[in-house]
Amino acid sequence: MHIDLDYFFAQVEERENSSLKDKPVVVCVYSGRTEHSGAVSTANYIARKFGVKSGMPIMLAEKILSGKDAVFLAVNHELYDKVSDKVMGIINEFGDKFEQVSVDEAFIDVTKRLAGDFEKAEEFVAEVKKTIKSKERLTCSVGVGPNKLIAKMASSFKKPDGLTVVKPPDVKKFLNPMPVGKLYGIGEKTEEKMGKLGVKTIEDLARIEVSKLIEIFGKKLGTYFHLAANGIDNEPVQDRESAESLSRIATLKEDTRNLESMIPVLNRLSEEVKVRLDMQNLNCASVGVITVMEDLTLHSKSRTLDSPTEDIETIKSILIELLEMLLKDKTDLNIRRLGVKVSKLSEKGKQKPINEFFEVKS
Ligand code: TTP
Ligand code: MG
Ligand code: MG
Repeated sequence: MHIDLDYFFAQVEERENSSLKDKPVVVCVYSGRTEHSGAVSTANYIARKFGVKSGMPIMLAEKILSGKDAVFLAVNHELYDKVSDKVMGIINEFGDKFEQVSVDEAFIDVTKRLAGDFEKAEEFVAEVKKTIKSKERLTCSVGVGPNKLIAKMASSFKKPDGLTVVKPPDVKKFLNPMPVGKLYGIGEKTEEKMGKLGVKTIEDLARIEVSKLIEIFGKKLGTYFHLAANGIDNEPVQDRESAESLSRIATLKEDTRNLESMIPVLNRLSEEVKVRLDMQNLNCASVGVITVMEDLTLHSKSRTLDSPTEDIETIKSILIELLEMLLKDKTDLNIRRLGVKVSKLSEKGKQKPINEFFEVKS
C-alpha cells in the first residue's frame, strides 16, 4: 500500500487557517531576490484547476490567479515536518512493515494483515483514511497493489482523497494504456527519447526486447524499464523511514555566522537523528551538515567515514568541524536554517549499504 497526502503543504495551511477554505492557496519558496521571485512549492486543488503547478515561477501563478482571491504563503517547513511525523506515526501503526519515502508519502506492507486478500483492501484503507482524517484532519490518496511500483502508481491514479486497488491479475490492464511518462522513474527527457523510438505507452515499452533497452539505456536502467513496464518489482517494503539517509533540519532563532551559538542546535539535531538510527538498528558511514543561507541558497558538506559509526560523540564532533569548514567557504552570508544528514546507512551487524530502487522525488 502506498499513501500520499493530498496537496500536502497547502492542505496543512488550510487546516491551520479556516479562512483559506474555498480559495486558491499557493505555497511558495520565495528566493528573496525580488518580492515576487521564487517558485511554487505546491498549490491546493482550487489553484491547480486554473493551471498552477509545483515548480512554476511565483509571478506566473500570480498572473494566472489575479482577481481570483488567491492566497500566497511562504513555506513553513517546521510545521510540515511536525505534521508529517504525526501522520507517519499513524500510518506506521497500520503496517506489518513501514517505509517513509518522502515528507508526505509512505509504503506499508499489509500482506499479513490482510492475509493476502485484496478484497479486504477497501475496508482497511477506509480505516486508515478515517484515522488520519480524525486525528490530523488531512486527506490522502492511497494505492494498493501486489508490489511497491504498482501501489505507488495506483496512489497517484485518483487524487485527491482517492483509492485505487490493482489486483494481481489486473496489473497489465492498469499499466498498458498509460503514457510511458507515467511509469515511475521516467521523466520528461526519457519520455522524449522513448517517443523517438516509437514508444508511447507502457504497453509499447513492455513489448521491447530487454536487450535493446539495455543497449540504449545501460544495464541498470534498461533492466528496470523492462521489469517495471511489465509490472514486476520485487523490492521489499523496507522497515525504516528512509532507505538512503536520515536528516533533520531546523530554522535558527536568528540568521547568524556564530559557530558557538549553532553548536547546541547541531547537537540537538544529531541527537534526534541518533534516536532514529537506533530505532531502526542502523549505523551510518557518512555524516553531513546542511545549511540554508539567508539568500535561501543551500550548501552542504559531508564526510565519508572509514567505517560505519553510531557513536553520537563522533557524529557531533565531525559536524562541528564540517560547519566550521562551511563557514570558511561561505564567508559572506548568514545561516538561516541548519541541518544534519547521515547517509550510507547499514544495518548494525550487516555492513552492506542499503540501496533503493526508488529515488525520493520530493
Ligand atoms: P507531492 O506529494 O508531490 O505533492 P502534493 O502533496 O503537494 O500534491 P498531491 O496531491 O499531488 O500529492 O509533494 C509533497 C510536498 O512536497 C508538496 O506539498 C510540496 C513539496 N514539493 C515541493 O516543494 N516542490 C515540488 O516540486 C513538489 C512536487 C513537491
Ligand atoms: Mg502529496
Ligand atoms: Mg508525495
